Amino acid sequence: MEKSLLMVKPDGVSRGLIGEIISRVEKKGFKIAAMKMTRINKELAKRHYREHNGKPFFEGLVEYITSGPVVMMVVEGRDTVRVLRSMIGTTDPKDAPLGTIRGDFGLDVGRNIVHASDSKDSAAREISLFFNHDEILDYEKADNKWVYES
Ligand code: D4T
Repeated sequence: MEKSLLMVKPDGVSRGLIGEIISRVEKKGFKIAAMKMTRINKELAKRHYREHNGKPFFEGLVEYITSGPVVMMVVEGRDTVRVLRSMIGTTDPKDAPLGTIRGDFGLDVGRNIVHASDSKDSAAREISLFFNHDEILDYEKADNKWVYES
């Protein structure tokens, strides 16, 4: 099964959306293999968003993501990277379709509530950035036989 990193950003935490977001992930059928609330420091934020270093929004992005606690999850299931990206919606919540997390709850690209890894390579990199190996739990979900045909 494929793993991806999902983060409820500081605005999502402050707006009381943690439960809503976890609930959507669970109802979809995914397994949560790891979860923690933490506050990202500047150095880690810069490593996480290294591809945007030098862009005009970079400093604001680092300020925002380090401004309060976040909830990090390792989510596991079939095609997890692709499906989670479609569940969160496009980067700018104004353009994200209704029914997606960003489309339902956001209005500003600088306050877009959640992050999900955008490729399998990013997922592996981001998971190892935020989780130790022993924090990722291996267990069987009871509903797997009803979520997957085979
Ligand atoms: P993240 O990485 O936060 O899940 O967002 P996306 O994967 O959907 O989008 P991204 O990497 O292109 O952007 C990272 C982050 O930067 C913010 N941002 C982006 C911003 O504040 N202004 C901008 O013009 C852009 C393009 C929002 C998400």
